[in-house]
Amino acid sequence: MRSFYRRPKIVFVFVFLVLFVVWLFVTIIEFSFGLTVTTDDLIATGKTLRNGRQLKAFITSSYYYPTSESLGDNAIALVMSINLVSNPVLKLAHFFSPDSSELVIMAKNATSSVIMKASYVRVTPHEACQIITVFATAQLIPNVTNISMLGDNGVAEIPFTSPSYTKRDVVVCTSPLYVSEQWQNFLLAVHIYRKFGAHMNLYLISSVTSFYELMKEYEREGYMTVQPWVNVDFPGVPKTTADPYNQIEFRNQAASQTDCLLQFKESARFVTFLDLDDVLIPKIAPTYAEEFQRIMDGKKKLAYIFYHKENYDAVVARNSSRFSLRKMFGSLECKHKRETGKIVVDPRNLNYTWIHYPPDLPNGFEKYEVTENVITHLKTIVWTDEQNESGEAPIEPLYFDNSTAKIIASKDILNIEKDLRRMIRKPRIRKIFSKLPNMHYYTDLVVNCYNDRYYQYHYSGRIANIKCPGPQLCEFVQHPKIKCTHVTATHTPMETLYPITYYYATNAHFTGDIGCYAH
Ligand SMILES: *[C@@H]1O[C@H](CO)[C@@H](O)[C@H](O)[C@H]1NC(C)=O
Ligand SMILES: *[C@@H]1O[C@H](CO)[C@@H](O)[C@H](O)[C@H]1NC(C)=O
Ligand SMILES: *[C@@H]1O[C@H](CO)[C@@H](O)[C@H](O)[C@H]1NC(C)=O
Ligand SMILES: *[C@@H]1O[C@H](CO)[C@@H](O)[C@H](O)[C@H]1NC(C)=O
Ligand SMILES: *[C@@H]1O[C@H](CO)[C@@H](O)[C@H](O)[C@H]1NC(C)=O
Ligand SMILES: *[C@@H]1O[C@H](CO)[C@@H](O)[C@H](O)[C@H]1NC(C)=O
Ligand SMILES: CC(=O)N[C@H]1CO[C@H](CO)[C@@H](O)[C@@H]1O
Repeated sequence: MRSFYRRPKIVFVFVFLVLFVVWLFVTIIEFSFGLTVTTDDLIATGKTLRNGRQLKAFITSSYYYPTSESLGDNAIALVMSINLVSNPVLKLAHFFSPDSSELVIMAKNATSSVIMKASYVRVTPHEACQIITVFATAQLIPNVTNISMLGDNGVAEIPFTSPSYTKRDVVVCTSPLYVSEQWQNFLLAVHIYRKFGAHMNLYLISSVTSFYELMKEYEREGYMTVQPWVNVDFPGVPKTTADPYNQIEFRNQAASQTDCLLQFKESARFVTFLDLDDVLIPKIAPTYAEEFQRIMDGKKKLAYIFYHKENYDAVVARNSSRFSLRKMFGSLECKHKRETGKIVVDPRNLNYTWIHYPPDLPNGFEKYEVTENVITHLKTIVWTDEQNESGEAPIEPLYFDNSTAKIIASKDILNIEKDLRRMIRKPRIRKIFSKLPNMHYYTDLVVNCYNDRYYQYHYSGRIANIKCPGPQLCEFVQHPKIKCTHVTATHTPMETLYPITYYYATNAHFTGDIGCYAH
């Protein structure tokens, strides 16, 4: 010690170092638990520490089923995005007890009330993103009027809706579209689904405005439904606790698919989950329902059947007045490259699903890999001025297997083209048609961004370099001439509840005031 007294500089450095280490330690602890110094947090620090950190859950779906074959009557099904995965840089949180996985739900009807516990299950099978999708269900009481979530220090009432009870054979759930310009692609998909007996339920974040208007007309005509897909947000919560802009996988696609499954659980015989550029055309039967039924018949209880995707190139007219589906079919060229496919389910046999398939098989169920048909994946779509007229007969695009099999027969192509003409003749649609974009801009930004920042790591196996493909992965420099219609909603700050604070959006609708963005 004496030598220290004789060397004031060393003492100074030593004291400084000690202070620095203490500061560093406190910062790491704070950061890992997402503590920010508000009085609210200080009061509740004990509880926060017990649970590792504050949990924030955004409710994306909340369906109350007066009757349900698979969930039981008076059931509630919840889908939530929750910050369950701790920041990987700061592993400290793992030393604490695991997070409570129990929800406490209170339901009231006109005459009584009930409190139920329900545990939630993970839908997202990996930990690349900190905010993951979870599912929970519980049976409540008849004629529920109010549902609340209970915490240790309070109650939060949450909204709920009824699922669809309109009987349908097949529902195609189209994953969330954003900054979309691919109207040709949409027309191909929506007419094919109509022709072979499916209803399209399309999740929409943003698209160029004329394309949005086109979709709304197809909705009016009963071909499809446009479902606004709102962003997850936790107003007032620091990003170190829950960062919905960077830490949710692909604009919450797994939650949108599970929402669709739950929405049509009681009403559809089959539900399938496809991107807009995936086109499934029945091959072994004249309709989707018959094909799915034939594939499932005689097998064990199936949670899902899995169709592979085969990549195709397509050429389309950029000028909407020259566009035809017949020519688009004729241009399809197989690339002989397979990509991860998608599933078709009997919604009674599955309660939740991730992007490609569910994270696990429910007890007593099996899956089947379809060999009878594949999904036609429009990997590249070239917009051209010149498109060769094919002669009298339409060109039937080839099935991927190098046999003489075709994806679709000429008579079906002609029927589909006729239906497109019928729609274009409608005055409202004709007006929109002339405004559809004849150039693509955002499409290129999306493709380049995902290749640079995601797929090059994904496909080269450099998994360690993969960052969460969050909603803000790509920047979209706005184009002065291209206007988008974008979803918006009201997000309200919430009182902190322990162990979980619940958030939700209300008043979802579309607006032209935001611009072309992905969240
Ligand atoms: C409320 O729920 C109870 C069951 O807990 C049920 O007996 C009663 O009929 C329900 N009230 C109404 C108005 O449906
Ligand atoms: C029940 O919900 C309605 C809105 O649906 C609300 O106006 C009312 O205050 C709620 N009642 C209770 C007791 O929470
Ligand atoms: C699109 O085609 C129509 C008819 O062929 C033509 O009159 C129009 O000028 C074309 N528009 C553009 C932008 O090329
Ligand atoms: C779906 O949830 C209900 C209610 O918890 C359960 O009884 C049923 O087995 C689940 N279905 C599947 C396929 O896991
Ligand atoms: C049109 O046909 C010609 C000759 O058959 C061919 O060289 C050209 O590539 C075709 N153009 C398109 C856009 O398919
Ligand atoms: C079909 O032929 C292409 C080459 O023309 C080849 O790359 C591909 O593997 C073949 N596919 C099958 C299923 O035989
Ligand atoms: C009072 C009331 O709304 N009763 C309804 C409760 O729910 C059952 C079905 O679960 C209806 O049949 C009742 O009419």
